Amino acid sequence: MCSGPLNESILRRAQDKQLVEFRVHDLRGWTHDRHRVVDDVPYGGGSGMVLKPEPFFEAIDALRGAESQVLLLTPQGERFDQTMACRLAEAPHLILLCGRYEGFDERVRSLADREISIGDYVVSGGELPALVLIDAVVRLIPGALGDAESAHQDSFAGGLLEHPQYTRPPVYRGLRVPEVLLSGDHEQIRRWRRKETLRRTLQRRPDLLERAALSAEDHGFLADIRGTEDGEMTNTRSGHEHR
Ligand code: 4FV
Repeated sequence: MCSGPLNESILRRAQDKQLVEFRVHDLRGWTHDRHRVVDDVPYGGGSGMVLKPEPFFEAIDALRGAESQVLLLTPQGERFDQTMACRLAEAPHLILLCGRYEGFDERVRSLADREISIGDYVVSGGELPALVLIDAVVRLIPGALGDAESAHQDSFAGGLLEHPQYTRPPVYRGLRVPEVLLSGDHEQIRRWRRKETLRRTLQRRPDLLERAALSAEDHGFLADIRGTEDGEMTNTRSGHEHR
């Protein structure tokens, strides 16, 4: 389940460039019984199975080094985001504990330096959350992305949503690329992109705007946007658009 994503595209190239090394361990490797059991029924009854503590403790005994950070993937953890990804991209060694079934024996949590959630929903195992984290972190390692890719333009790179992107053809099924992007006027293009970043963030994630460091120019753009939006708002209430 893990080898696929770890050996494709950016993660593959990052390994080839010796920027990162991945090791995936089978928890059963730290069991000692004939059936290599890693789970058991929950104390106090109830449905489902719980992952036993022993294999995790023995795994961490074997894998943890002086610089290791143990991250436990769980819906009960801190919410993973771009800021956390940037910080983890500087960590020399991460050990990611992935759950299955109903989750971990509670004592496993004592092994973790941080508990991390990728979002308020439940998936069937911690592997996909771990792979999401790995992908978001590795692409931030200097040199991991080629020229064609760039992390600094990503959504959330500046804590705001990314501006609209366009490529050829200039018109498709009547849908036209904004003139300014065809103008070659890089200052106007920069301004248009910043304004669209602010517009999209205002419309879709106003919470991000509150936390963002905005320039005087940004506030100017926002006043424009709010002005026109309010203008449009007035019109839409009466049901038809005035462009
Ligand atoms: C999850 C999340 C997540 C819970 C039970 C695996 C599952 C099962 N992990 N962010 N959301 N984990 O749903 O990190 O063991």
